[in-house]
Amino acid sequence: MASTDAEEVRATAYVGFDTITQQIEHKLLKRGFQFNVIVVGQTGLGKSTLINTIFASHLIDSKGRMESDVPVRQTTEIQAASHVISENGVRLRLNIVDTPGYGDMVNNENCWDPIVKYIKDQHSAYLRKELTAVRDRYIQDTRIHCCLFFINPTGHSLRPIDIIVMKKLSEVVNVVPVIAKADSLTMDERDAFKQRIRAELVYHNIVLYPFDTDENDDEELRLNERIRNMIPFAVVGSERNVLIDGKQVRGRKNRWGVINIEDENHCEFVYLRNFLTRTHLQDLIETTAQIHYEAFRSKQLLALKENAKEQPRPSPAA
Ligand SMILES: Nc1nc2c(ncn2[C@@H]2O[C@H](COP(=O)(O)OP(=O)(O)OP(=O)(O)O)[C@@H](O)[C@H]2O)c(=O)[nH]1
Ligand SMILES: [Mg+2]
Repeated sequence: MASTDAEEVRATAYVGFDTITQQIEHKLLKRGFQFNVIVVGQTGLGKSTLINTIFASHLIDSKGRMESDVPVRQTTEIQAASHVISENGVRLRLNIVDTPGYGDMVNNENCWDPIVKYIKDQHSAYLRKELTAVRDRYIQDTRIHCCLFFINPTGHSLRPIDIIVMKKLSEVVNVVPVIAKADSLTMDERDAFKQRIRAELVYHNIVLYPFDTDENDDEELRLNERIRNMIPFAVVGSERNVLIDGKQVRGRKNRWGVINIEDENHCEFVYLRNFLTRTHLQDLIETTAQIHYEAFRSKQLLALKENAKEQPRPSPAA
């Protein structure tokens, strides 16, 4: 009988397909991973600084100056910086796209257009490469996996322009909001501000990452819920070290004292970093491909089909 035969095989011969996980791991390690992040928000909120803080090396020019005679640098155009970082044999190619602050003009109409266009352009480039007859073995992936959206730490409410931009962005990319320069708010102010922002997002019907899917197990669902209750992360960035209890730590000095940005009691920088690198890196990549890119792809292909239908067919004689 078939079932007995199957048991026999299991009992006597080790086939070895359980090594498939190691085989996959080997291939993946050889290829490395690609993670693309974009930072968006009003000018001077510390976008360039935070990126440098998260990935611990000087990746992007920020206004933070090491010496007083170094000129202040403002981000003036959308610029991508690529870096390869390595940890225990795992190579991560990191693409960071810094954007100039927006929303400072008298007329802010459509100020989000260049950013949304940039994100869509990456989808479009990927689709073009996918559709060519001879495809590259690995398509260079520049699709944006995560958009860190910087919120001004006013302690009041979101600016109308931020609501519009977050809504536009959330339609094309995984948006992760952060309260910038959280050191300018007290802990109570931060908590109240966070709750206020979450309520505003619900009110304006802005659904942000992480999204629950049928594939999520209980643990993943719990983790997503925890993240949703923490968002927006109240963060502080710094490119300098300060001395705390005789130890050099990444931090900032302000009127109230010294902030150790790695200390969870001071700010949520560590939670954001864990979320980006330890718990949701793979899911951000997957969600980009399965939800955002997929939506773009099907819309483009449907439009192509419609266009083809409308084109007059060439006559047989032509
Ligand atoms: N208090 C405080 N200051 C910060 C923080 N992060 C950055 N800064 C300072 O804010 C200034 C602007 O920082 P950047 O990182 O250049 O800001 P940006 O958002 O990239 O600015 P644009 O490129 O003009 O859009 C610098 O002087 C930083 O040192 C923070 O968390 N707290
Ligand atoms: Mg900048």
